[in-house]
Amino acid sequence: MAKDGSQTKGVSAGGAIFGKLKALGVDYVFTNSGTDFPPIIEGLIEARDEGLDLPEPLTVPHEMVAVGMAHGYYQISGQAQSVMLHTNVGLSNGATGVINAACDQVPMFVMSGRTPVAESDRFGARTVPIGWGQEMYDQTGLVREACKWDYELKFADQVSEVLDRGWTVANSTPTGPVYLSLPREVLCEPCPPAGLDQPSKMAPSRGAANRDDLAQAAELIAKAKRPLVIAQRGAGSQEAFDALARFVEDWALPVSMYWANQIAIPMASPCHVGWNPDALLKEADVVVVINALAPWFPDRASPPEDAKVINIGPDPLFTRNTPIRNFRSDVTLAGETSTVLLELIEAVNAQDRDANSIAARLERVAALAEENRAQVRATAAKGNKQVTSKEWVAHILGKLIREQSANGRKSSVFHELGCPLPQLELDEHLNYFQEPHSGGLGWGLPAAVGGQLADRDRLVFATMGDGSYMFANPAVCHQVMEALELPVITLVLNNEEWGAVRHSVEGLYKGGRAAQANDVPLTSLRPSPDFTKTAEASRAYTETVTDGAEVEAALRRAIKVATQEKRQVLLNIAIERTGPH
Ligand SMILES: Cc1ncc(C[n+]2csc(CCOP(=O)(O)OP(=O)(O)O)c2C)c(N)n1
Ligand SMILES: [Mg+2]
Repeated sequence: MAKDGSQTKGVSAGGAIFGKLKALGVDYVFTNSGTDFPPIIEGLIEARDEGLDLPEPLTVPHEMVAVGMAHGYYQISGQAQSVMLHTNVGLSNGATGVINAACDQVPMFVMSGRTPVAESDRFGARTVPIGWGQEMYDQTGLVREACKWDYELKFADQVSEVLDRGWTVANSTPTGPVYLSLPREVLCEPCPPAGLDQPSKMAPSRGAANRDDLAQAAELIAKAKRPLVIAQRGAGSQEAFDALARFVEDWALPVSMYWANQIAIPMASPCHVGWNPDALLKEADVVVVINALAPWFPDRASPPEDAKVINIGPDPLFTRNTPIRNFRSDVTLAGETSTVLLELIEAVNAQDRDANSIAARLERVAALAEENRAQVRATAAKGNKQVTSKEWVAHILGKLIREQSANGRKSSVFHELGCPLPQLELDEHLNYFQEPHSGGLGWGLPAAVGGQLADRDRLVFATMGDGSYMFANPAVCHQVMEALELPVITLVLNNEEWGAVRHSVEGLYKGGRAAQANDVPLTSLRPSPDFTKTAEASRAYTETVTDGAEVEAALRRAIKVATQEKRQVLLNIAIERTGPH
């Protein structure tokens, strides 16, 4: 059906896919094209000429950036998008991004062309040598483990059915990426219009917790003497975020956001006891784990043998793509995190409570929370010097974000070895996204760009290490930001090394050779490029900051440029190397 409601005569499969994606609710197709794309590009123009309602196809000059943008877009909007890549070579460039999306349970419809099967005598058949060079026995194998579903389009008249299936699987609990390969000959064939303007015939399934298990969990929480909540991937929705914040205060439940990649309650809460759960974990009688892949560090601390552990989440035991994960679970509540949390909160609130002991516990928890905050700020303050620290930059950034919020402007920080969460002290749902635990570096900047595309009024900060910035294909990110007028503020926290790699050597070999060496092999990024030049090539506003005392003023200027001129910004901030080196 055309935008004006008239019937269309039908377009080729290459164009029909776009119409169907729009009907499924996809607004953007993050695309990196190639010689497999003639029927896609020709079909797209044909579909436009036919007046079909289409998503916006965006040219993204590196696949890792395309996939990262779809990831960040979903995190801000909650809407799955599509990525279209070039055969096996484009797909392999995007594969790390797909692994990241799978780890974060981010739904997206990933597609790539497939080199023509026919060598001759058929429209769309191989023409140039890469038609042979890009052939594989199992192209899908490049991403199969990271995808919930995969398929190859076999007939043009399958477009509607196949896309319905993939979209529904991607959006069913637990959500995640799906993959479809698109052979060139099939894309060239005409596609009948039936179903192309319709949403999926199948509503995605949303898991819901079992009633008996909910009741058991509610009783355990209400009766707990030394409860602990560990939340790693947020609360799932604004409603659940607000409800969880009230709930943990009502019941005096301490919350640790250990290695979190989203926040689940405001960090200003009297129940937010900090990043490290170890002390409370060792004495806990009930532990509530909210969507956490690795809720604690087993070699450092574990709950007592007789403690009860409740795991909550879309796939609470991470059965889909984690072969080994044996954190105990006495009660397992599967379903969308927000739904399960709201149900559980209601069930706990219906239980009897011992008001006196809860009040006494709240006092203890609030004191711990204050103690933690004081430590966090003391650590930050040490960086107010030349050369500054990540913690100091985070402290200042958090302060400015809270200031912006008080003036009605929302912010999000996309973090990849950038500003540490404890010092950011963020209070709002969607304030913070950390790289997925799959750790495929190069995620942060693209995800920030996608997040900004999803909400142009939001202040979006990409904070990352110099190594992470280089992994992000920065020239591509800046090009896309300029093309789409996305005023992301990029903060490169530059210690001229892969600090995390050096720290991991020194962590495993305490006092070892690397810890004593002046120059640790395979970790230095010297000479450091002048990253401002990379961003300036795409006409960003840039500054280099070398003193902690300058961070606040530089950030204020950055925010002014981003909000008033709507222009992208990059601050290259010199960060001290920490630990022995
Ligand atoms: C795609 C990919 N390659 C390599 C790594 C291994 N790795 C983990 S952390 C890291 C260094 C990060 O350096 P930087 O962003 O500068 O942060 P720093 O620790 O120096 O602050 C590397 C290379 C990875 N996680 N992902
Ligand atoms: Mg670094």
